[in-house]
Amino acid sequence: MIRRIGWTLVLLLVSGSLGCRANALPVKPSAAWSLTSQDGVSFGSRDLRGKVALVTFVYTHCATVCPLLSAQMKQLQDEFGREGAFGSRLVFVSVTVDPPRDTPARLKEYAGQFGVDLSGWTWLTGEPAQLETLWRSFEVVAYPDLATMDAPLASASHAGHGTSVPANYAVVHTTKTVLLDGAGNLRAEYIGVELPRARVAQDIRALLAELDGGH
Ligand SMILES: [Cu+2]
Repeated sequence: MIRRIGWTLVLLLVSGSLGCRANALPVKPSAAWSLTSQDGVSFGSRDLRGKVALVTFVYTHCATVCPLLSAQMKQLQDEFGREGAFGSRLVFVSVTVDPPRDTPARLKEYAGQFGVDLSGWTWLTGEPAQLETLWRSFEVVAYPDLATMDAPLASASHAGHGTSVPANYAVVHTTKTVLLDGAGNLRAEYIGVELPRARVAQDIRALLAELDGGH
């Protein structure tokens, strides 16, 4: 009897060690999307295929949460840059939650302030409707806080081409960062301003190993 239990344990251990560690991350397909990069060129979910992507949602006028989040992603950029994965098999994406003010030029300038390596980290803006589709697909909620606005909302909704945009307002938004695998599936999400860097790095490594293993 004891011997039989012993063999069962051995079998469990063997099968456990053979299992792919990355399979521990659930797989959730995500919808296709297309937006505009900090260079003013079209960038979409197709551009992420075959790569592990860490995607977050921020706005450049954010005085609280977003700068902290971006600074932590910068540390991950440097960590994986040293390992050679960043910019090739691993890419980062920051999606704005404030399209009226976050023009491509503004995003590029902001990324520069953070020491972002734009060869592997893309900043995205676009038409509010396109952005909303992407936010919704990752269950991110974002809206301007009217109480903080210094001009009527009407001008904000017609933002862009020469129309005035209120300069000072906050955007209420979900603080969420998501990790996508090479096929665009949602594999992990991290809620809150404190990015659990060790866990994110571990999850990224698991998905990079999946890319290498071809499954
Ligand atoms: Cu923010």
